[in-house]
Amino acid sequence: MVGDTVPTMGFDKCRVFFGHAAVDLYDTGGVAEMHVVWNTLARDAHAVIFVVDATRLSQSTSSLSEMNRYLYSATPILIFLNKQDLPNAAAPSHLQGLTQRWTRPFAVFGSSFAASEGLNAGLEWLLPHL
Ligand SMILES: Nc1nc2c(ncn2[C@@H]2O[C@H](COP(=O)(O)OP(=O)(O)OP(=O)(O)O)[C@@H](O)[C@H]2O)c(=O)[nH]1
Ligand SMILES: [Mg+2]
Repeated sequence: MVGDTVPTMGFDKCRVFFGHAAVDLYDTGGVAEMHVVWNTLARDAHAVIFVVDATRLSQSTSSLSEMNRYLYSATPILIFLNKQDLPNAAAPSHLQGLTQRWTRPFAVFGSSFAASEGLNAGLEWLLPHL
């Protein structure tokens, strides 16, 4: 399974419905070349959903700090520590040091998108913040 995908370059847009709420999602890539896109997309966003590969946490923490710096102080960030189905996945508590001084609304959820776990809990946290 791993290795059959390419990094997202540019961005994809779609509209999804949660109950009565219509939410426009912009999916952009995590590689360094895409960070300039974050700067423009994320600053206009009502919220950011940041998906971290929990088996490669050290590569993501500086990107997460960078995203935190781009955003307005009230913009909520929902963080998924994804790939919890893998044995070496870091638990949400591993991000406490990084986020302890954040004043914006944020939450960290473990997830496994491969096993369809954690997504709903995270989105239920986020919706009241939109
Ligand atoms: N084991 C496991 N693999 C996953 C999970 N979610 C995604 N993957 C795999 O991780 C790889 C990368 O997935 P992508 O969806 O391309 O990740 P992305 O965050 O969009 O990556 P960028 O666009 O480069 O930022 C693929 O091989 C997926 O199948 C998960 O929960 N568990
Ligand atoms: Mg992608």
